[in-house]
Amino acid sequence: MDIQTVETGPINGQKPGTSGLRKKTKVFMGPHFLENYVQSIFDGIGGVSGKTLIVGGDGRYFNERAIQVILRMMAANGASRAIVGQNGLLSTPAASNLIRKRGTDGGLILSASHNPGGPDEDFGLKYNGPNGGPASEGVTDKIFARTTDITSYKIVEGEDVDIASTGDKTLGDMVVEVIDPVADYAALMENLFDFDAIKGLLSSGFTISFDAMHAVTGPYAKAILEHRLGAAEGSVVNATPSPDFGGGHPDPNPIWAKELMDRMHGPDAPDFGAASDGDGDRNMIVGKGCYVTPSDSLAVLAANATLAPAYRDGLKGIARSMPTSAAVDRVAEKLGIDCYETPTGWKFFGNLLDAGRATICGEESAGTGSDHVREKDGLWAVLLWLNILAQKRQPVAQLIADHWTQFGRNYYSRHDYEAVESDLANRLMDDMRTKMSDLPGTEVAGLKVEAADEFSYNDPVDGSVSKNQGLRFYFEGGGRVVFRLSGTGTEGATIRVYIERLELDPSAMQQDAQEALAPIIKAAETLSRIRAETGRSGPDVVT
Ligand code: G16
Repeated sequence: MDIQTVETGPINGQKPGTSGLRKKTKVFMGPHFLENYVQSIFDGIGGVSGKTLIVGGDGRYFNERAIQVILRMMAANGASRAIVGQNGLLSTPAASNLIRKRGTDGGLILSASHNPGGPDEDFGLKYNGPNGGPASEGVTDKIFARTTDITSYKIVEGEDVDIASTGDKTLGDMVVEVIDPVADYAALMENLFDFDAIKGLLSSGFTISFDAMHAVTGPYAKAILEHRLGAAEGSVVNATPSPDFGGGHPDPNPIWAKELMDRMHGPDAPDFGAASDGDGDRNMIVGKGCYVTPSDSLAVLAANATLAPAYRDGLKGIARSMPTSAAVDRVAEKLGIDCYETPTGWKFFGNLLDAGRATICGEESAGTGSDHVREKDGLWAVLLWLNILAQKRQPVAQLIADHWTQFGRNYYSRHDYEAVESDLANRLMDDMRTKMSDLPGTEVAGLKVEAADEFSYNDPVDGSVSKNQGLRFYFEGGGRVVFRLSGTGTEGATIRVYIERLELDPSAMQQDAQEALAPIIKAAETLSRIRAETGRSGPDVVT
């Protein structure tokens, strides 16, 4: 085996964000960029000598080339085995499952999630640890530290490994085991849910439409929904993963999954619609004429989870990211279980799940999951919904209306201002930070401020503290607005504004969310001056 030690030097901009390192594909393809980062991961986790790692990605442009580089670097660094999805494909939850099931030392997942793919779009890479979850902040800090003082990386020269066919291959002294990316994951889902009940629902005339958005979930959804559960052929659309996701954004929200939204609001709408993102960890749920917000979906799933076999004995606790609506908090209260509020980023749920303190977790950014893996899981959410509907035999809209009547409705919306110049975005956040302590007791655009703070998280399991996790303003009457900068963008800064208000009057629960939130939206602009300072008339994306 011809191991080469290639001299290199630190490259700026290799600090991982909310979920690994995401950059323009061309940046990742630049000289030494990928190699530096991969070597930094290996060094940051204490080397990979004798270790086994799962390797796979969402199939976006550069996926297979990057995997060949990673395999050669693993071999050069002494890894004993790489377990790779056929054709380089593995959804993020499937990779998390394999790490756990095979007891590996972790895995490398190649994805920029819901960001578009292609030579001029985005690419990403993250390391997940032996528990199957995204690396903790402590580990990512070590990886980043290495990127700043790296001097060389190791790689073997040689032919590409054939990852198009399953089976064991060798690369130097390392075994490359190429596996079917779907089989283990499908078996896990069958264990968690009542497949017979869902089959019964689907054979009773209940119709579904699942939009895989030309991304990695296509083969998983086809195998599970159509082949195992008997949904009609064609229920899964855009099912073939493509390197540029058919030219679209594989982001399951009403804007980017408009095709599905139109179908679900059309005259022949199926009973249930869903979509997933680039790497299969996000989900969107839509009923006939009824979009379900991620925060409401989390609350409904938590309230009804015991209808699925895996959760029959009840939930140990629930966790949500801080900007996610408090809808699920009242479910936890009713169930008499703890509800944890964590910073944005699935990695923060890991300790709670590992410690058995939470069973179900969720985020406003279209992510829900449970302790079955250590990632959010798009198809899992879809199957839990179907399992619940199979028992309840109610239209989605009715289920949601009943839920609101029982628990109240949290009107909720997120406004994103994308590609804002970074210095300006930081200044706007600093301005709010400076004035926030004087605000309680005063009025902003006619709303009385009750409290204002910057969210800081004390992990109850390992005691670590994560500061600067979002600016929060609470108004009299149950309203809240949160501001934070996204950690997943690749261009300038994205300012996220999360707006929420609790409504307990059943006769006022059917308003349009933007109208119901209008006074808080106005107060948010008065507080932040985003529109005034950026010269924009409104957000780029409203979810
Ligand atoms: C990632 C993280 C999520 C987070 C989301 C948005 O999701 O795993 O925990 O909520 O990014 O983060 P931000 O607001 O910082 O952009 P994904 O699906 O992109 O991996």
